[in-house]
Amino acid sequence: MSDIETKTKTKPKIARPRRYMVILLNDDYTPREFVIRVLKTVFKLSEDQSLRVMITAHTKGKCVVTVLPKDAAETKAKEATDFGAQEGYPLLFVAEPEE
Ligand code: NFA
Repeated sequence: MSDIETKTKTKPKIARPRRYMVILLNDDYTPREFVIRVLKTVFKLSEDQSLRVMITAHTKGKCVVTVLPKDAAETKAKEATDFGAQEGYPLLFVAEPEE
């Protein structure tokens, strides 16, 4: 291989695994306190963080809860959604790619 060839070759980049946002969606029925409980239990957020995330989703329609590798994000979104479903609430968490 010539020097020229070597110099013009681009360095192979290792693709960073895509990360996923877990998003909390607002609804009109799930009690605020219950949303906070789910955020604390499933995502281990503090009382303060949980309150902020819940209020943001309540006022803006949605809020990013956390960013995780795909599998973890999907598992947590399902776990948190199931938590609400067990109580008959329409509470919904979805996972979507960061960018
Ligand atoms: N909007 C709900 C209520 O007023 C609270 C809520 C917040 C639900 C965030 C879902 C997500 N009880």
